[in-house]
Amino acid sequence: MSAIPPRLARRGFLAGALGWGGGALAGEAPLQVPVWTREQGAPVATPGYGQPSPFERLARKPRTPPPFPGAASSGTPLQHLHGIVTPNGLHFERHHAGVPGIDPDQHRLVVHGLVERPLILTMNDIVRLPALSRLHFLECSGNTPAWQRANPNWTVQDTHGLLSCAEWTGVPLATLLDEVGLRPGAAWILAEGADGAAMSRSIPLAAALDGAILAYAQNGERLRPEQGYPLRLFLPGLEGNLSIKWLRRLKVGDQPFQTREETSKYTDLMPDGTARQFSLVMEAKSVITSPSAGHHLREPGFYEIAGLAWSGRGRITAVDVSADGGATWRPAVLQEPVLPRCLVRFRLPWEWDGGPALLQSRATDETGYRQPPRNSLVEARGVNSLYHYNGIYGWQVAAGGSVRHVA
Ligand SMILES: Nc1nc2c(c(=O)[nH]1)N[C@H]1C(S)=C(S)[C@@H](COP(=O)(O)O)O[C@H]1N2
Ligand SMILES: [Mo]
Repeated sequence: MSAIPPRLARRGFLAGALGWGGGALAGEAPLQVPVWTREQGAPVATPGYGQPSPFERLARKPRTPPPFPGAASSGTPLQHLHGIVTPNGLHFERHHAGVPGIDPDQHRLVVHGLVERPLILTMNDIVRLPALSRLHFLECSGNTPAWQRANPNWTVQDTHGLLSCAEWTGVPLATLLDEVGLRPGAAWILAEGADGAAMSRSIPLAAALDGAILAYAQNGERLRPEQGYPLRLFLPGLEGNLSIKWLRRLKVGDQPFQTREETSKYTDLMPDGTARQFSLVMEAKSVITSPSAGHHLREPGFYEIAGLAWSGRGRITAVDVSADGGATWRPAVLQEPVLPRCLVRFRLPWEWDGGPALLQSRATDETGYRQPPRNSLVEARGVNSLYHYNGIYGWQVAAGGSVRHVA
């Protein structure tokens, strides 16, 4: 007797659904299943910090071989995740000089410059201040390296994995600035990290007052070391580089500080040879996470197309999905909650007829801005920009059901 409810079986939902998604991605090493020793049904509570089932093997993936020790990044496995929240152990990482091991009792945050009352704060001081929690995405502006090079073996982890989403808890930066008192002329804030790179960026005052958080917790627990333990700056909607980890210093000034990361790096070279500086907002973007490269559709029938959309300017208002390379588009369902400057999960039922299909998504945000096709991005910005690629992206489904990256 079939366990599949007749209505779903008739429509072929489950027949199709059984054929993909859970399987191993092509090219990945076979799963080493550790011996599962816990006695079935034994009345024993899990000791210590719980771990995923040994049958799951989610992992971050290093991006490119690091150019020198400590400088590295690793991507979130978006093709295997559900909903909008990134588990803390899978939050993407970008380090310019490794992960410092900081004792929170020794850590200090210095606030000085154009302020009435300069301060040195301990973590205890910071945690005592009124706090808030917000769900926001974090995206490296170097995510999606699609300006010039494309590798046919890329998965969404390679193309969009420098993107994660968490509930960040901490003190509004506005509260701290109110506490120290801004002096006349205050317009920019230098944020500096305590890592080997002493990563430093200038934050416009308006951005510092627009939801910025001195974050000490992530998805309910203290920050992970690789996310900036014990304290990071979190700037909703802006390029990840501004969210300085291991934050040790804030200096208020009347103009940008012109640090290395906002002059020789994190500027966008335009076709006319000039460079765009302080392009801080992450514009609306979306990507289909399933089916996506590496998945395999085993038989024609029902599939749910699902993906993520986000905008640094506010809420996502629509995501359209095409299965024919952009000839026709259908509106996807946006799953609640649809929060500003946060990942949104979109879904659309799809009947695969077994033939070739090019799956694409395009997001629109509340400003009316719509994610552009690659050619209009390239027309406006040339191909020498390294950062801020937010073009429409596609996955090619072949007649046999394999799904690949398309350049
Ligand atoms: N101190 C410090 N802060 C940093 C960095 C760093 O290397 N050092 N990397 C930046 C970059 S480029 C990005 S994209 C984000 C990445 O944050 P995550 O590693 O928590 O994902 O942190 C930013 N803050
Ligand atoms: Mo970044």
